[in-house]
Amino acid sequence: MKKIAVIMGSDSDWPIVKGAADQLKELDIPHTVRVISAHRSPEAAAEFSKHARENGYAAIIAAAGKAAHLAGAIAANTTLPVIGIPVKSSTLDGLDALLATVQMPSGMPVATVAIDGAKNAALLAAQIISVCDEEIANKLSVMRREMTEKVLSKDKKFEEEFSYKI
Ligand code: RP5
Repeated sequence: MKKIAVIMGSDSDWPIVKGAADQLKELDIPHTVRVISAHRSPEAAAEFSKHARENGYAAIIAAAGKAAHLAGAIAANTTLPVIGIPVKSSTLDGLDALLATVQMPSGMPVATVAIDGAKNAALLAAQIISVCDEEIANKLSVMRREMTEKVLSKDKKFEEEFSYKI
């Protein structure tokens, strides 16, 4: 099976990024976790992304905070799908990272999830893998069904307990 790369700009991003790794593990999707910074280790960022496809990756998740150029810098050197997680690690509450990650120039896409949206980044990566992997596609369908069932049962509970009829 193809792997997913999970890259973060600093180890201080790990408490958030761990959510992506945990979700990938739950789906049994092989992944590599790296600390690579667009600013502090730019050569490593270029090296990793240039060779990511031949190294068996299907997609790259890149998480960074503040002036979050990591996902864009990774995207600059690969045509693999890049998923950006803007991390809330600054006094600007992650809005800085969101804008830096999402506002890519035309021709260089980064699929940006919500601020600290690590779980969705992993699910999107899984959905990319699921295009050619029926087992992952089935696991994602089961997850969706379970999610729907939970909401339906909460709906039933609230309707029964809190509706007021005259
Ligand atoms: C970004 O700067 C990192 O992704 C992190 O979110 C933020 C702070 O990094 P540290 O100073 O904690 O290493 O590049």
